[in-house]
Amino acid sequence: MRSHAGAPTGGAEGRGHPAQPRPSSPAGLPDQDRCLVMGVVNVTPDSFSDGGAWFGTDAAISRGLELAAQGADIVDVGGESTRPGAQRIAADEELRRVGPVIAGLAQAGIPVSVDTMRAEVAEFALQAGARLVNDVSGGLADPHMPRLVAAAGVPYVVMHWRGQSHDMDRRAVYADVVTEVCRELRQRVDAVIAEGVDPALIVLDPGLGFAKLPEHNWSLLTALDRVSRLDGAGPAFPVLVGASRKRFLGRLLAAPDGTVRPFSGSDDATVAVTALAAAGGAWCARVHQVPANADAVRVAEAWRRAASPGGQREAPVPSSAIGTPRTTR
Ligand code: PMM
Repeated sequence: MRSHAGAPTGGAEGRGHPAQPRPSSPAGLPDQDRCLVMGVVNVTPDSFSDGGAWFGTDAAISRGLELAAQGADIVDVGGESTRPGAQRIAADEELRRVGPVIAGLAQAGIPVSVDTMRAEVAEFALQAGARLVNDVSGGLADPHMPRLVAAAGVPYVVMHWRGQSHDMDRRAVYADVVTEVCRELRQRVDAVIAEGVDPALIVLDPGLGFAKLPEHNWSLLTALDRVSRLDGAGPAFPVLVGASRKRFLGRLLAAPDGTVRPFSGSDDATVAVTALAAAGGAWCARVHQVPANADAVRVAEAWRRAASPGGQREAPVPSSAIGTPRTTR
């Protein structure tokens, strides 16, 4: 049974706010009675946080296997850095980086997603065994992407994005970040559905750190239910949250002299965000270090169940939502 924003969903009167039901996973992905954990393998020399650490096929495959063994439900493999200011690399270089890593992990039976903005790379990755396309541009960077995903019939992460990394910081201007991100995401969802993507296979992502200042990230994290429903009263989409090791955490944890905490020093803060996001209904947390985050999602689920006895799941957005004028919700 679907619920609607504002309608109580659990019999938890007197126990604080009942948790909104968390949408189940799109077909083809693991489904658990808790927020999922996506472990990150950046096969890049220069990512936000772990650039260079797993740059090389063997190191990257070993890392992916390790993340899965530590409890990652999905392993996300990317070959192009999207850190602020990053310049793009050629498609063939991106393919060269991710192809063998995805094939190696998929052959080991691990659910793999490909983190790419290019249809050409996504297509190759799907042939190599990837099950999910994680497109930080939500289909804006490569107009062929939505149709490719639609034809493949795989789950698709549509992230909020306002432009390439080299100048995204100057686009971090919002009067009301949650309202605007929901509106812009809704436009992307409508666009990819119009290209044939099954609504039941869409995952939303508020795009933390992508054209966002710290205060924008915090506002979005506290409004995951609005993001999930695109600020309307319609069915909830699963929401992926990527806070791990991002600059806003390093800034929050800055030393008294203002020195920003280095990326690897924000893993504990990442775990805290994972717990809060999972308790707030996130479907999946994308993280660089798995073990403590795998614990955090279990803590959050216990928290949610205590707030909503009986717990509830929400079925995926029905395919029949195609043609539903989401813009009027
Ligand atoms: N962030 C990064 C890369 N890919 N994908 C999704 N869906 N959401 C994110 O927030 C996201 C992403 C950048 O982080 P990294 O380069 O440190 O992994």
